[in-house]
Amino acid sequence: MAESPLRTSEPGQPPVRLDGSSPDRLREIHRALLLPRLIEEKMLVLLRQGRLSKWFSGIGQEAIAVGVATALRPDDALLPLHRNLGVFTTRGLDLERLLRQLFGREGGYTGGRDRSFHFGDLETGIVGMISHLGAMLPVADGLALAYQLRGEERVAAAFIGDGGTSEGDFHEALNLAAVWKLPVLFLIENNQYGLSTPVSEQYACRNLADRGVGYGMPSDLVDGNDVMAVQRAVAKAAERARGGGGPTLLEFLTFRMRGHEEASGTAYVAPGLLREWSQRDPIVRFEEALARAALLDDDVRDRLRAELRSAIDSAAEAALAAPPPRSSPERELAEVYEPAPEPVPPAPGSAEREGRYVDAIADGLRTALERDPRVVLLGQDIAEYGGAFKVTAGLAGSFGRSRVRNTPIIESGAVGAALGLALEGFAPMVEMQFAGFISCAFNQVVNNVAKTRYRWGAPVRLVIRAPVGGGVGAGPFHSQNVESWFTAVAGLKVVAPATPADAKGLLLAAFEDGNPVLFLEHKALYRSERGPIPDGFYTLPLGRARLARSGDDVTLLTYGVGVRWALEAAAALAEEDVSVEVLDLRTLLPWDVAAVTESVRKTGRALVLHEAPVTGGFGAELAATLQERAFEWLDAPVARLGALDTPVPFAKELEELHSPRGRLLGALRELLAY
Ligand SMILES: Cc1ncc(C[n+]2csc(CCOP(=O)(O)OP(=O)(O)O)c2C)c(N)n1
Repeated sequence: MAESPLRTSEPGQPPVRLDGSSPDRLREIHRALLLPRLIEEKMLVLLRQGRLSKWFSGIGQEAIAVGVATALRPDDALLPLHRNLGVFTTRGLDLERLLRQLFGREGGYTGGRDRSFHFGDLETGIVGMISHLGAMLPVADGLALAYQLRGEERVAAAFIGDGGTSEGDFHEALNLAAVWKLPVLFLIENNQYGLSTPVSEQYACRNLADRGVGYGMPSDLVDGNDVMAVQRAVAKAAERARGGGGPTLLEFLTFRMRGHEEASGTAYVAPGLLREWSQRDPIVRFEEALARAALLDDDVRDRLRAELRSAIDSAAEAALAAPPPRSSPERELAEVYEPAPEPVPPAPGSAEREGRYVDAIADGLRTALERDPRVVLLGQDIAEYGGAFKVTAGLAGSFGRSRVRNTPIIESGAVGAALGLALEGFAPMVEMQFAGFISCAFNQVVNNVAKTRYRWGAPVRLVIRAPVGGGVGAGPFHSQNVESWFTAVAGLKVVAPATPADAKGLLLAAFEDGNPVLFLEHKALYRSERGPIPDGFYTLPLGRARLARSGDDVTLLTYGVGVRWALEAAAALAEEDVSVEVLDLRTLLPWDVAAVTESVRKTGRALVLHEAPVTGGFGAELAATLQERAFEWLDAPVARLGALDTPVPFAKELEELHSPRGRLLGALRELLAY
């Protein structure tokens, strides 16, 4: 069990050891410690003046951010949180630009699209936070995996609060880093409180550092108010990580000297603690050590403070004078997605062969891996075992375990790690064993992966494959259609192929796209849907529908397994001289509004079909759009057909009741008779 390095509450104790560092180096550290403190003091004044709306203070905790940033190399990644101003200042970000960001002005790192420290700056190696605590820890794993794969001696260092250690991502990230021996430093900034919750109500172990042993990684408990102690611990852990020794867990003991944010106050802090910890102020302690070593006197200190204050004042005034962000709806929409590359047709004269839907997906993965060394596959049991549906069978043998990787059972951790890989220029794919399990990765998908480009401009080239759908007696959790959980999320693309040729071409398009793509492959089609599959590399455009069958009397709008059902119904009605047009949407985000509108204007009738339940289903989007765009052409209200609004039941008879399949012909007849 780790022993507390803070055994005394004597003022200024224990003394800071300067470790024989050069005077210049020590002055640099001193300046680095002072800068965030003085910026914060300015922010508190601006807050009182009503020129700043909110502030999360890190006063008293600067030794951690500064100690970490000064111990690491400039090309190591830092993943700071809301109290780590010292990371940004020590990495040398332009002060006025940083302040423009904090004030939400034009010219800040996000151009007003996200607040405070919620941004990254890949040039200085900073990958900033999203609000969700813990979410950046798996991202650090992904960055570190990128370094490991490229054989670079770099590390990723991710911060987390004592409260944030309770989140599941903390566990998933530490476990993954330990299993893969990733060069990551997990840095717990234990300031003793969450928002108002003391650590006694947050965890039951004595020290958070003690958890290291449970993950199989070294750990240490460090005086977080001693910048030199922080540096020593970080330097040692980084050296081990660079040498292939894997991750380290460091717990830095400190104290939050102000409210969670300024409005929340400190009334809940146990009496005496603030006074006790004010005796351990990291800047005072460091300055005392410098003075003892005759490296600092009052004059020098006052001059340095005055110089920094004046630079801060002018940067703050300039940033406050900067205009608020100016934009337009078009510009904002254009910030969400990377422009899509042009589709690539199959090479002239290339052959095609008959195959199953599952073969086409496997072929797409193989082609992507062959074509682009940046493609890396992550998933549960996807290596030698070949995945739950054998889609990746043989790929580990052909491309090696470093590119076809079994993950522990960590949906969130895997998607977060994939984001880190993508930020480092890789093209990761994560396989969900079943689409239903993507709920465990929901936060990473919708908040981290999907929003990164819009928030701070970093493209995220990432594919998530998820086997969806029912009809195979798999019950409520292994049969879900999850598209409508995601089609409302700006920044994602959602693809749902119906044929083998489309499955391959759309999957390759997903890998080529500079945006995160959720690829929904239907389990019932894997081994029963056959068709021609073009050889070699080709892509299909994301957002373009396919005319699966031409007709005049009614349009059936659908995707995935619905296309098969629609074609069966169209063939049956053709016997009765009814001509059904079937439009296969192929992609749901974006979706082909033009093709859908055109088809429905032609036939005058539309039935939207999907295997997912009706309420809140994607069909609602189509129906609403058609009322707006095709109202005058309609001979009947747009109809929707989906599953019953129940979970997917297990027993075959109940699943048949749930599924819209058996109700399709009746619904079509009803619509035609309107
Ligand atoms: C997933 C999630 N749940 C809740 C919150 C709201 N929240 C923001 S900060 C905070 C307290 C964080 O405590 P800790 O991790 O110890 O960091 P500290 O603020 O003390 O530095 C909470 C509950 C959040 N941001 N993310």
